[in-house]
Amino acid sequence: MGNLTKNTARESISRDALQFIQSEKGHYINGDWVHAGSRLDIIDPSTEELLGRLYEADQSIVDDAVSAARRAFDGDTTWRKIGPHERERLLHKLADAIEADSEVLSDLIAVELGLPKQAALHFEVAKTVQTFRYYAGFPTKIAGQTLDIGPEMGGGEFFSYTTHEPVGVVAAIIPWNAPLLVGAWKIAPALAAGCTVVVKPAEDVSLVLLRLAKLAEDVGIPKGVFNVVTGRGSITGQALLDSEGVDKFAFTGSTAIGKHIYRAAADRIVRISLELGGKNPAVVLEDADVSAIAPALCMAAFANSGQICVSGSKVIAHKAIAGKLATAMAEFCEKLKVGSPFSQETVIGPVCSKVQFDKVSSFITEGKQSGRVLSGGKIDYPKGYFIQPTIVCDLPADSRLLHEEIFGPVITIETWENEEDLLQTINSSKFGLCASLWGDNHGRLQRIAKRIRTGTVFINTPAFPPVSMPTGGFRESGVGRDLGAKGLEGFLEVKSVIARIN
Ligand code: TAP
Repeated sequence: MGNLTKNTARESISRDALQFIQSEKGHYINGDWVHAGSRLDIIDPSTEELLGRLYEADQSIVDDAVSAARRAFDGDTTWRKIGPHERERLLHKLADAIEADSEVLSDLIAVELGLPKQAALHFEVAKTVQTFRYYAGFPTKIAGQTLDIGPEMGGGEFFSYTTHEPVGVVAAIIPWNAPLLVGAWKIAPALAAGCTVVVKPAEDVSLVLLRLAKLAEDVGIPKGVFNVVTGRGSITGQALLDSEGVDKFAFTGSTAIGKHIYRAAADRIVRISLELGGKNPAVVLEDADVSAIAPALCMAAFANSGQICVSGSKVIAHKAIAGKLATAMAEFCEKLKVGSPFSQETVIGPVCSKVQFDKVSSFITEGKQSGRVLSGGKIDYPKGYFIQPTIVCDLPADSRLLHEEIFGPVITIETWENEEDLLQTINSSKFGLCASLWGDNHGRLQRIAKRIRTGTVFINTPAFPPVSMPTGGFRESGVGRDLGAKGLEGFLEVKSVIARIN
């Protein structure tokens, strides 16, 4: 165990995806491809080789993109005025185009992020199509209320109603870990609501959102409605925060940058949604079927090399079954193949970047020193940012592995005995993104779920947010909600109209 599957990246990537990478597309602004700004290298995390190059948008390029989005929102032929039926039609066309382009999109995700191609194809791209189709259904159903306010106005007749109007220009700042899907969580509801959008992908994984811009162009999304600017967060992202014409920041990323964006929003009272980090407990009750759930618990934390915000990487097992569970998980973990995202055998690809590799490696080194590694722990592959899936137990209570988001293929196992102490541990974490519960007594599982203070509780199923259910965090895990009808509300302003009619 520990050897890599064959690295077949360059041979397996489709010609269309390679051509797209080599075409060095530039920024997508007002329906044009803009080749401007300094250059950034794109590194393949499997080989550490140069894959291609990006352009970095500075303040003036970002301001151009925001102005284009502003004109497409405010002007005469605007996205808002185009009407809900046409917005629905175009969003469905875009969903169809994404589905038809699945192979290329998943190649781009696999080569740039390192997510195994099959997971990119059947999960990230498939879920993106679902997300666009889900929100394509909303434009014609956005509705207000009419209310009888005569009695409270001291008599007279009134016609009073609410309307829901798009917020305006949205700056969507996207992380690298699920670039297309998390992008879709913001872009699809924003466009459905009638907003226009400027997207900033993460510097490490930008290609797939540039490809989405090409698809938007192909299906006839009007100029300026959807724009993409690439570059580093400190340059291009910061320029978006400083740009005057933005009405909402829709952000997914780390809690540290989320706080920075919250402060920037406060200066001009820009609307905000923040989907931030997590440290998500996977709680196993004493009546759980340990051997049946061990694979699900592992994959809930190891999928996408653990680079998932809802990853259930903090397993807390009842003392009575903890030993048996740890053995079953370690056995499963040993079988997981690490290697090229383009090999059919690979379950665990590389982590996304050198920065991420160094960060996760430091957690593993610390885990080896202060705890007991039950499985995995290998980080010294000859090349590529590969990390063997790792399970660590017997860590001291104050270990940072137990409290900080690792965002790599590392599971920690702790034990519990007393339900009140367990709830105290979960609810006192600075994070509150999600929790999962595993057991057989449904009444008890529901009672525990009711007392857990996280944005989502998953019961007997690995954490993954379905498109029709709102997702987001309590405490430092965020503000606002993506997905579901709630995810659309975040892109709408409510207006009240009160008219005396006699
Ligand atoms: P961050 O480092 O916070 O980066 C997120 C985005 O912000 C990137 O596009 C980044 O650009 C940009 N950015 C960085 N500095 C900025 C600045 N000063 N101004 C404006 N934008 C700036 O997060 P990440 O490492 O990409 O993503 C991992 C984090 O995302 C984890 O904490 C994970 O939990 C969280 N996440 C949360 C969720 C939900 S639903 N809660 C979902 C997915 C991920 P560059 O990368 O180009 O620097």
